[in-house]
Amino acid sequence: MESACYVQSHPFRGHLLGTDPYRSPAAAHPPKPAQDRSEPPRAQQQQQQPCRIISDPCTGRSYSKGRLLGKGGFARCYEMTEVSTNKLYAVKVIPHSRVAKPHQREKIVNEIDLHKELHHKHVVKFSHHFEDSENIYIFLELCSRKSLAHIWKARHTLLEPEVRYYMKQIISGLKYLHLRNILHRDLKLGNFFISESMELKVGDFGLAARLEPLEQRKKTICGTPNYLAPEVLYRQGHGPESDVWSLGCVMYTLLCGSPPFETSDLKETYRCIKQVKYTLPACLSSSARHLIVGILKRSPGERLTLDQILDHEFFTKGYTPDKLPPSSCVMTPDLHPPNPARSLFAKVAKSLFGKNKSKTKKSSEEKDDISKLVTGLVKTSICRQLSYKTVDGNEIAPVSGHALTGSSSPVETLTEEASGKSVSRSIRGSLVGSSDAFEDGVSASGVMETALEVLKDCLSSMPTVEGKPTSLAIHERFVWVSKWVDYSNKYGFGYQLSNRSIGVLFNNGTHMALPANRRNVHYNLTNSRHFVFPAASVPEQLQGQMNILNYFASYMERNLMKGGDLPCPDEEGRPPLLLLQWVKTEHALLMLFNNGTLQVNFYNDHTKLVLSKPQDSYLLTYINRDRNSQTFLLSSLLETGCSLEMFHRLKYTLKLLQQKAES
Ligand code: 1D1
Repeated sequence: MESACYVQSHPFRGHLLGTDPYRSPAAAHPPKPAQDRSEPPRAQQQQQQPCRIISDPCTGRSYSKGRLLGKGGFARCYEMTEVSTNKLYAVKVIPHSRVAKPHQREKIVNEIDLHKELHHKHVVKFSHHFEDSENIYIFLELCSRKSLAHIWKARHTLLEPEVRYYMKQIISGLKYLHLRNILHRDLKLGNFFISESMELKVGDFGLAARLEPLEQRKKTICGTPNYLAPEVLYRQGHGPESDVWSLGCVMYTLLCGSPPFETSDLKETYRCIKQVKYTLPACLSSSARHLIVGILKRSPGERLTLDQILDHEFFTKGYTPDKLPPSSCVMTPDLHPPNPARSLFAKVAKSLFGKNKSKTKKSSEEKDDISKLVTGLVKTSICRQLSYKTVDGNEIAPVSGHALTGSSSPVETLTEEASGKSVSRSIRGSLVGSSDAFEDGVSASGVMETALEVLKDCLSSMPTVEGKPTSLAIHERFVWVSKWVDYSNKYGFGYQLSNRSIGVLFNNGTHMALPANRRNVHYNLTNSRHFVFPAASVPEQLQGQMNILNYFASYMERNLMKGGDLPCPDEEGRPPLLLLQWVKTEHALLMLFNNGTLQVNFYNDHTKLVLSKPQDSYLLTYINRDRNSQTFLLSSLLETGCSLEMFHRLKYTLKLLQQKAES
């Protein structure tokens, strides 16, 4: 709930925001060509086709209105692109009609006046503002990873190092504000925006105010009730200490999962705040508890200051990462203070596959370090050209710049006994050779394009028949998805193959798989690099994802019907199939694999189509509603024809692929 808070008002003098009083509707809406009589009247037309280009009447700059980001206060917020520069902004669009009353306009003036003076790394950048005949536009820094509220929604609780990471940035921004005698007065998760590079920016100055002497402070209640300080509820005014109180509530919420004074009844919440009545869960570390207690003091004067918070052992003794991975927006990151083992892993990864492979010679000490760690890897192979589609639709391009060349050379198996020297050689071997472990040059779009062509050819000339065409015996290497779980709102997409191997395509684009024998874990980083670890000793950094993989595996085992698993030839030594991309429509789930296989599951009758090319020829498998499967040589089907039910599903698949290719 947001309660009103009106700041000292300046009388409204006609035009409000710009320095130029000229507000020309013509400038805002460039003249249109003469209308044909058959066209609807302009007002009606505008309603049907909302204006997507907005022009600043003063500068003449044009902006193209993009997606709606959300609503806040009086505003609807849109992504906008400056047409001439392609620069992106998050823009608050406030209709004049919504701020018709003087005190409403004053709120906007106040927000703009305060915000435009602020320049700090951890404060949302105010770019510029203007108005046209319909709206006021406030152009702000776009923060593509939304806000801490979104992260909290996906994660519920964060790790202490993450909380330190975010809090340090909030405190840095807040110290800047307080030094300038500006109170934010509405610190909450939704007002901490997160940039593309995971930097936090304090934003929304809609309730901000300049600090007044105690006796002159406004006594109105501002901010979000759960984070209101007792003195604000007692109408003693809002001081810098009240912002500190809210910060304590933010810290509590991120560590414990819910706000400290949350109840189902607002009056009860206010009572708890006034009495400072909250519980500290047992899972909190003692330093976190101690700090929360130091912040959530009833008397503002007793509360820790921002500097004292930073000096608290919660910050000084605990590890704070320099950066958080974007995946931490949706899943628990593997965070560890720098330690020798971790830097070894990083060094190895960098030395094997690093983008900026150093040309300088490594010291012998460093070389030894690297080889020590590599003995822990069972096998290292490199997958050249994979790309993943993450659930939010980002295609992650394969890393260029270290594409491998040369003829294929077998990837050596590195064992615990391998000596430093031989390990280094074997790594070099795998670096210069192409890995036989993975299909080379396979990308989701490549698989999709090929499947599209094959199906197009097939459907253009294949007859349909009444009876069943002759099928082939199932090919021995034929593998398909027998179970799947879409848990992409939290972690990713898990699947079990008919050969009992398990895979997860995580939301962050990485992939982890466990073959049927469960001996080794195959891990593909976003940048297409393939690692293999013994399942019993995956590196600490991957333990979180390993737990999720195990969780998926046991969930599918326990909760899903047997999907017709097949006894499969020994897959020893071959990496499991890798899901490159999945697409869900209203009717079907489409999956693309790195061996070129395409599988489509139709939800309503559980029928499935699988197009595969295990050797030289394409096979088409149809699993009907009774779960009987038939596999056909595609070339034979072209002559004998296929059943109508198969034909319809093939057509649907083709349409889906065409749509994807077009988009
Ligand atoms: O102040 C905001 N900023 C900086 C912001 C930045 N990026 C507000 C208002 C423009 N918001 C949201 C929009 C809806 C409610 C608050 C922002 N959103 C975003 C953003 C980028 C991509 C998604 N959201």
